[in-house]
Amino acid sequence: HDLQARLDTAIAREEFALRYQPVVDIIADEVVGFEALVRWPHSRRGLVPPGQFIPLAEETGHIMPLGAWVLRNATSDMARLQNGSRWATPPYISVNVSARQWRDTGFLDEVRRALDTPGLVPGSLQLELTESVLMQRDNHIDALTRELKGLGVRIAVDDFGTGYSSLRYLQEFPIDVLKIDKTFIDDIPQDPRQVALVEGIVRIADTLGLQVIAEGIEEPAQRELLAGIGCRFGQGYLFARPMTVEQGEQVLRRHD
Ligand code: G
Ligand code: G
Ligand code: MN
Ligand code: NA
Repeated sequence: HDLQARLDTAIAREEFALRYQPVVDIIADEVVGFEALVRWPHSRRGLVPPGQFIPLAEETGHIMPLGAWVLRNATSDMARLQNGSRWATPPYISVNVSARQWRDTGFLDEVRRALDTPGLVPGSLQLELTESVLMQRDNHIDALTRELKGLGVRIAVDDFGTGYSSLRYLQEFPIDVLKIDKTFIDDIPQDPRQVALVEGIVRIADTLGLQVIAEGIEEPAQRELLAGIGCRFGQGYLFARPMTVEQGEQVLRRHD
């Protein structure tokens, strides 16, 4: 339909934009990375939220060129940010990958090309996948993951806890990071059951040697509780909204 036709031209004309949301070390109060979030600003329909056009792009296959565009641009933006900062540990870039992209045979080459971006710090690319995507394993996916690990790419589970999945993949799949979904964070610290769940997730992550990022932190009380239970990393409006790469540079300079 109409939106689909517009998506066609938007991809051809690269009408998309990227915003970057800082990931923060909530104990040291430092920016450690950025999550790339795609926007479609010039649509005649106004600002179409990614929650709408990403699922459509998945259905139509547009997600392949769009995802490649995101990967290219996010890594070149990050190379610039990393070179501007004098940090001991330069910020990493985290890119959302959807199911179809993950299974696409061209994906590995796109990642390789992205990693070849001049100035990009080795080991600073993270890919975010949902539980349902990580659950679907076969020889191709296992080979792909081995290659990605060999290239120093980190793998994060996005929206952790919301998918229909078993926990077995945590043991069998080379995951580096768990991103605790915002719905678990919303009702802490006042709901003791939610607190217990988040605490449990942090414990599991610690035991398995995984990093944890709490998503959607909006209140200081949430941050305090998370810091108290040893959840070291967070993301949310309390710290920063998704921003332009120029604003990201400012944020890094302030912390530098
Ligand atoms: O930024 P916002 O909260 O509106 O994002 C909504 C959804 O779109 C989130 O689930 C997010 O993971 C997804 N999303 C944002 N950018 C990308 C992207 O570049 N690729 C994919 N596959 N999903 C994205
Ligand atoms: O599915 P994914 O986790 O990638 O989606 C992240 C989305 O959550 C982004 O679109 C981002 O804009 C949004 N987001 C990030 N921090 C907050 C927050 O503190 N509150 C709310 N409501 N949304 C947030
Ligand atoms: Mn994400
Ligand atoms: Na997320």
